[in-house]
Amino acid sequence: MLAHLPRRRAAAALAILGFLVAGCAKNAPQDIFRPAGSNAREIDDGLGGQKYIFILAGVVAAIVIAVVLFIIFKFKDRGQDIPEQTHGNPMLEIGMTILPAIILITVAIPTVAKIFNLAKSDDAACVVNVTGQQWWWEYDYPVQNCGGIEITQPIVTSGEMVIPAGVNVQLRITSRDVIHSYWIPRLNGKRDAVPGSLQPLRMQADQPGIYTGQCTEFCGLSHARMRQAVVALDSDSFATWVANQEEAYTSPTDALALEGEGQFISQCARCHQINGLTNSDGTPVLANPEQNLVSGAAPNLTNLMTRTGFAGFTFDLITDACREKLWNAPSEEFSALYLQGVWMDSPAGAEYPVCFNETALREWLRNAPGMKPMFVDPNNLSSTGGLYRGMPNLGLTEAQIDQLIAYLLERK
Ligand code: HEC
Ligand SMILES: [Cu+2]
Repeated sequence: MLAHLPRRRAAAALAILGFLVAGCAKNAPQDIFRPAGSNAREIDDGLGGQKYIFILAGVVAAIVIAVVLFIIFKFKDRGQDIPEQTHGNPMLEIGMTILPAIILITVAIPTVAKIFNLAKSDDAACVVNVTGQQWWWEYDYPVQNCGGIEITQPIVTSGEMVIPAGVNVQLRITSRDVIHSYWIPRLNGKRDAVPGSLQPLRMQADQPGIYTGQCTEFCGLSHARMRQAVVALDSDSFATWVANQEEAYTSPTDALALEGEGQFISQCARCHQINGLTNSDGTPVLANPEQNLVSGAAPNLTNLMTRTGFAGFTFDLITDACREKLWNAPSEEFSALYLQGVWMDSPAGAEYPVCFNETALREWLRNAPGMKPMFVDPNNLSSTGGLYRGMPNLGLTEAQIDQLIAYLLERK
């Protein structure tokens, strides 16, 4: 037992060093000390901010540790006589009650003021409904004027929430199944997503860019694969994004993609909606996730290719190199790159998008539960009354996958 001690100490020292080094990492997209919007700055800065409290707590900790160390060494048992016994010291006791009270008051007053500031949400110029699902986030935009841009049809998307930069956006957060928690560390604090309750949270990003986070309330098997992103675009690009989302559906002209449309209707449309898709007789194809899934919901796949990630923003729709480029782009270049998405870097008139991460999407269509565990026993549906949890393995052939990919690519 004792022989292991030095090795354990070395391991502990290494772990601490690891944490310290990790804390210094430049590429930390979820760094609470690099606020990128007014709400996160409110949390970070000024009296009552996290830096203020860390410093205050740090000073108290340093004093306490110093006094404890002093006493440990100074009064170490060296066989000396027992010191003279005393019974109470009113001055010391009163002092040591008042001092911590003063410290707590200097923390409490500014903190409470900040909490009230952060809770304000009537100053928002746009509203997005955010719904936690097992295990992805759904965003829907009601018809409204969003920061000066008219949204004329409801927009439903997943994974990435696109907002105009510089605008206060009110999120109305809820959940369909279990409790999740929404957190974009560089933009604001956390807000739990609770079924049956609407929790408001204000989001604002100063500059165009992508701000990521992950679900912070343990919510089941794939909790670790439930990520989220807020994408802030400049106003013109946001207007383009809205126009792209609202563009009317047209069936593909390409033969392979047209086969894909048929595949989609027969294999996917029972769970996934694509707005505007119709059967050959002109009737709308309506998804029916309530009849197929325990959660009663699957991501809306209209304009899937305008996103850069999928399945809880866990996998990339764009290649690693393109993601690096997008995520590190200067804010004045970010919006245009984001709108290009999978088509980033592709020469004009190209047939196939250079940045498309086909490997990941193929893998997903081949065997989704193999990439993201969604049910402990995916083949046993007796406990769920025949309903799936998450996207099942549909046993598609490679030829069917080719058609589906061609179809999804043709739809923005
Ligand atoms: C039984 C219902 C069901 C069927 C059928 C189904 N899916 Fe899914 N699919 C889901 C669910 C649920 C998710 C969300 C999984 C997650 O992220 O945890 C999903 C996720 C996806 C995603 C990721 C979307 C995003 O924005 O995150 C894609 C792409 C997708 N499915 C494509 C397809 C295609 C193509 C088909 C037809 C071949 C299909 N799905 C059939 C239920 C289904
Ligand atoms: Cu969650």
